[in-house]
Amino acid sequence: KQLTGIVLAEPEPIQLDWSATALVIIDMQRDFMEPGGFGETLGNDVSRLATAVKPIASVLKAARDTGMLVVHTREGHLPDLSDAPPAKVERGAPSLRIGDPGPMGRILIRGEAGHDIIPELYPLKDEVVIDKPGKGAFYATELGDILKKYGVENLLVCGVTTEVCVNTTVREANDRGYRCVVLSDGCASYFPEFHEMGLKMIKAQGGIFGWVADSAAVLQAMK
Ligand code: TIU
Repeated sequence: KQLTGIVLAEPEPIQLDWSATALVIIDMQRDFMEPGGFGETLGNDVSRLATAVKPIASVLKAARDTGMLVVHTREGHLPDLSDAPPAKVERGAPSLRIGDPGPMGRILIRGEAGHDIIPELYPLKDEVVIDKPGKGAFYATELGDILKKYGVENLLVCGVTTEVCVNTTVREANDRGYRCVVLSDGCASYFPEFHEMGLKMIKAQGGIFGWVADSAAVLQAMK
């Protein structure tokens, strides 16, 4: 295995030192991916997110083989909702609100079946799992401290949804000095046009928030 690799990304190729790179998989939870969860209660067609699973699984396998730090995130709240702002809970007209009982347990609540990560991408025991109350993975979490502890400078970011939790996390990470390479086929949105524009917003203006590459390009660089 190479210690570094050049990812043929947009807007330009980027060389990554794998020992200073983490794979960050955003919110691949049943609540967003499966019928009956938070995503569907908001009125979305959750089947649109399925395309991200295989590309993420292939990069996850390569990251595990390389010994790269792997971080999984989960959006959700404490059972007493003490970390859920009323402004978030009261938002919109969902069929079920955060904390309401659904077919996979209480919607978006830690410890419930719907809050957990889908079986195909389930974390190994030694991988980092970050529980976050917001859309960004840095807000009110230990993620920044963990990345610092492991000497991480670069993030390979994937997960759902492209324009919500992936974009928010990339923007938080960019301001904190991380180089973010977003996996184009390892992200997905309930809105195809938001997926496309969400990726364009990252790589435009010389890579204003980061880089974008598909899983094949990342796998090639990790060989
Ligand atoms: N609704 C939507 O597109 N996304 C979220 O609420 N959370 C995440 O993106 N994980």
